[in-house]
Amino acid sequence: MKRIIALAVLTCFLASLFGCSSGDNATQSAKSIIVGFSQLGSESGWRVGNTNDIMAAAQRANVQLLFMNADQKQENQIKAIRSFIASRVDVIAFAPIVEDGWDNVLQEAKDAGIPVLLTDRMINVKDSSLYAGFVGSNFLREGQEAAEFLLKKTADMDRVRIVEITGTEDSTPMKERKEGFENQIAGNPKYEIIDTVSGDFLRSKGKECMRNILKETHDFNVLYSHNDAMTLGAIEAIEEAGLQPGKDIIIITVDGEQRAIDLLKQGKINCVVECTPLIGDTVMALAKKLAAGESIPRITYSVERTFSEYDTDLDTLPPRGYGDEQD
Ligand code: GYE
Repeated sequence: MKRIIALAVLTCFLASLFGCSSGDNATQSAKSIIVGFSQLGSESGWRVGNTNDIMAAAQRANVQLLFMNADQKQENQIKAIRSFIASRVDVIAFAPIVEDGWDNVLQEAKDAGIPVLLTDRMINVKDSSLYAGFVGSNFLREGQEAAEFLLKKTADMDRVRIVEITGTEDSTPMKERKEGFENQIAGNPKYEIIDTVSGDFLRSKGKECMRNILKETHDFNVLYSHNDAMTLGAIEAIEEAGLQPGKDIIIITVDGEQRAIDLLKQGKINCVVECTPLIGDTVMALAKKLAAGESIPRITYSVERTFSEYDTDLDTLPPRGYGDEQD
């Protein structure tokens, strides 16, 4: 099913005419820029939250946004980037589904003189000048945080058997969440990852993976899942098998969707490593700098924390703003 949504958000023109905010509106309006944004898909509550935040931030920043959703296909992202080049946007921003395969299209953007900002995930290109910078999370740190919780939680156990459900193959969060986690438990013989399967960051696949594993064995005590969507699916399969998530199986997940925090409070998840999709304001601020010909930092990481059953502030956490029942 081909579903590419093209949306142009034009804002604040009237507001600037009528001077409804700060005194510099006329100057701000004159500086309104066009950003082409290629989103990779809608695979999770995280992703939906990211899309909503990018759109809202563009409005707040008086940026005209050309938005395209690639429905999980790299070829659609490449087409979107080519259409942004043809439209001569000021800046191209995109969340790359995988790391490889971007050299040609980004060379075309460079030849057209359009700066490129990576959001959320990284890429592998031969010429690093093909993109100006990256804004998003430090996935290696997320993997380490997940393992650090596990080390604490299992300090008194002598045999820890882990099932890992990973995200999309060749995507940065998949590679680095795995690497960061493995680095922390490496060399400690009581920890064993007994199975690693890809759930493609999808709830349905997370459930399917866990069902298949539970048909083979119940001899494991930890699930490390690379995102909340897959975790939610896996929890359904665990409960169907008559096991108690959070008790019979220690559950560690990444993202911090509202639904995952709710399950953490109920004791069905033990640890949620935060990965915020709310990067829209930073994306717009960096895009404006690029459009003005200014340089930007090569990497801008989000500030994040880890939530776990050891925390005492879970009941007073503000709403997460993504991954609630509406998504
Ligand atoms: O963890 C997952 C989404 O790239 C960080 O993609 C993002 C990941 C996020 O599908 O839920």
